[in-house]
Amino acid sequence: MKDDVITVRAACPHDCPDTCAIRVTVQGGKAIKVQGDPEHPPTHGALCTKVSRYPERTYSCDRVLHPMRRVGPKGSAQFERVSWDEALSDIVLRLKAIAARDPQAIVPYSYAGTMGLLQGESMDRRFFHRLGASLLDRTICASAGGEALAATYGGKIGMHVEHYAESKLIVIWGSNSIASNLHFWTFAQAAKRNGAKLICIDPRKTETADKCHQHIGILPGTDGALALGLMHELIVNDWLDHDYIERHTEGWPKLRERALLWPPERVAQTCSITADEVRGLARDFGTTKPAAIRLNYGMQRVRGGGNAVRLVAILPCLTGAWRHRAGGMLLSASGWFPVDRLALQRPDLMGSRKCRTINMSTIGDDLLRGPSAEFGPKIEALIVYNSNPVAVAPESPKVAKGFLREDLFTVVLEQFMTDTADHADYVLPATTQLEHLDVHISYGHSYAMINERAIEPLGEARPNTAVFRELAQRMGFDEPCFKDSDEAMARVAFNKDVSFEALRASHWVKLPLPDAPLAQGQFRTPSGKCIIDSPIFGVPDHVPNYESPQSELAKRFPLAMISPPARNFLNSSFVNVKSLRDIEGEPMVEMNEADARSRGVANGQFVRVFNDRGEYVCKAVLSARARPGVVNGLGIWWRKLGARGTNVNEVTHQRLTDIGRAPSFYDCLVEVRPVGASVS
Ligand SMILES: Nc1nc2c(c(=O)[nH]1)N[C@H]1C(S)=C(S)[C@@H](COP(=O)(O)OP(=O)(O)OC[C@H]3O[C@@H](n4cnc5c(=O)[nH]c(N)nc54)[C@H](O)[C@@H]3O)O[C@H]1N2
Ligand SMILES: Nc1nc2c(c(=O)[nH]1)N[C@H]1C(S)=C(S)[C@@H](COP(=O)(O)OP(=O)(O)OC[C@H]3O[C@@H](n4cnc5c(=O)[nH]c(N)nc54)[C@H](O)[C@@H]3O)O[C@H]1N2
Ligand SMILES: [Mo]
Repeated sequence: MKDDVITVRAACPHDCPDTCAIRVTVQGGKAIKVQGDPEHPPTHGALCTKVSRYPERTYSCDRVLHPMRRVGPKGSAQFERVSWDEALSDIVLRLKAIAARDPQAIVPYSYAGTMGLLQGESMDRRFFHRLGASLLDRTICASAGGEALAATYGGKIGMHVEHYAESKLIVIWGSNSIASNLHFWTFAQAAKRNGAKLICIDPRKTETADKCHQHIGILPGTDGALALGLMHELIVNDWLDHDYIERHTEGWPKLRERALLWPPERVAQTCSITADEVRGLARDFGTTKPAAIRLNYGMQRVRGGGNAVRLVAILPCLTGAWRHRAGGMLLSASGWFPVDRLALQRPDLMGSRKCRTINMSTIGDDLLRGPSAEFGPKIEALIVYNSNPVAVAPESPKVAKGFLREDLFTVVLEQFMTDTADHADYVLPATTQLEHLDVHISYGHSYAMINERAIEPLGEARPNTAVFRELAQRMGFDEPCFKDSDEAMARVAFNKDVSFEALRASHWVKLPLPDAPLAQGQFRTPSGKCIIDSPIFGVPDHVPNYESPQSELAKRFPLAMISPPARNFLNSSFVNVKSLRDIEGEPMVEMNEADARSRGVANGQFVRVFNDRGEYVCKAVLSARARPGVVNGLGIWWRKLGARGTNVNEVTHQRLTDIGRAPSFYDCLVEVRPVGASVS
């Protein structure tokens, strides 16, 4: 019946630790409501403000609904409508010509616009592997912390999020949980009601810090020093669990020596806090049981991000916090999931070819490079999906310049006309999560999920899988795997413990893990122990920022800038949803009153935020959320919606972290000055 109302079980696809279970109400083929699933323990019936607007985003009149070909100059956003057949035939001609010279001149560019295993890392990867295209090192978000965790614990493993409700101390470290990890916050609040103490470590006084008992406002990039200072206090006060250290860690004596060089006074100076704050935090962490840390990726977007994550990850091993299910740490839990990436992505299709790797975080430099023995061929074609690099990649003046190259062939699979889509030769309309099948893991809970298709694709939109399946066929790739349906791929996505039938029947499957998974050690390392002295990285240390307030550069650019997420956007997604943009207001930078006054900046005034790389024009908001010496440029606006077509990445740089080859977005010195009245 046309007006039948049905409920379809979906999963939120966005790049967020929460991966919520969603119930979609569909009436007469149209999605009319999305709701958090009350039965899914982490979701608890609640969605964030952004995703509760998912139907508004899906049915937005700005959706890209048919293929388009560029007609104006590069970057001018002038397109004409073409058929799928015209678009795909031309794309295949262009790719074949480039591949005949060297397929590595073709580069895929994708990240986590959807975290789905099918729409994010299946048929697309098969296609590029078979083609022999460049590989992409997907470093833009989490690889410093992820590889640091792997070096320490042997994988991205951690606590079950639900058990934070029973903790007596929660240290929220480099995370604005209310904004970006809301469903963890529900458990932290339950703990608070049961008498737990909550401490937030963040240069910005966030809305999460407001709700904690204590806020420790360190300088960006000094977390490693703080962790060493905590170890110092754990040692001198003997708050160590010697038995856990002995049985389940390797290399402590060397780190112990190093930590003894970091008394609270030294730490206080490096972090720009008081020695009593260091001592108090150490006492709380050393003497409260169970004590848990919620670390998030915010603190690893600096030069020493990898070392800092290793140091923080070692802390709960020193106190034996892991013995209790409500103790330990969570950065990411995605390593618990038994995903069969070989089956999904088929790297064997590369055969004996050694394809070069492009780091997505240096795409600005790499697009501007000529051919060389070291680099390989010049990049001639980019195929972008699930990402908006012109807005989100560091040092965007260079990224935009690269995308403007007339000799670059760019295809963008998108739902909306983003800054990146504006620079395409072809834009191909992509389905949203309501319009395709997918299966999901999470990096913040331990449930595998399914996303059933709720509605027919709008307009001529197609899932990423369908586009790459057809491209493969038109390129003449005749391996049977290019005929696999989405359901066939979903069936091989997990290799044990999670069956497709179970997902389909019950919507999610909880991973069969012990409650306190590291209580008896059992780290995922070869020895089963927590590795403190790593054969690759040695003993972790505090690594100062590239652009630290103590450096020479600070004489010209004395303010440290961080650019954490705005609450109502998800990276650059949702910036185009008007009701959410209205809540966020305008692109802005938060400044401490003293820093503003000494520069003659008034509240609400337009300012230039600049350094040698570029200049970002936005409004100044005078706020106690910014500590002295640090400004907060909340992200990530679309460039075309900002004053003078800029966003915060105008001033960030492309230098990489100590571990994991990731960008150091929050390791960035700037100066701020008022601009005259007229800004356009
Ligand atoms: N609403 C919303 N939710 C999101 C996102 C979003 O854009 N919007 N992004 C999603 C993505 S992609 C990710 S990766 C995750 C996690 O994304 P993260 O980038 O970890 O974001 P937050 O959890 O908000 O944590 C960032 C916090 O770290 C702080 N910070 C910055 N520099 C430092 C530092 O040097 N040390 C310390 N201790 N803190 C620092 C910032 O001020 C901020 O409050 O969140 C996801 N969830
Ligand atoms: N200055 C600064 N820069 C940052 C950060 C920061 O904190 N500060 N954060 C960094 C982090 S943590 C991350 S993760 C990156 C995020 O960078 P990206 O992964 O590029 O994330 P988004 O900006 O959300 O862009 C995702 C795009 O994918 C599209 N999309 C969604 N679903 C689909 C689909 O099914 N098919 C197709 N074809 N497209 C789809 C959306 O419409 C959206 O335009 O940004 C990084 N950049
Ligand atoms: Mo991210």
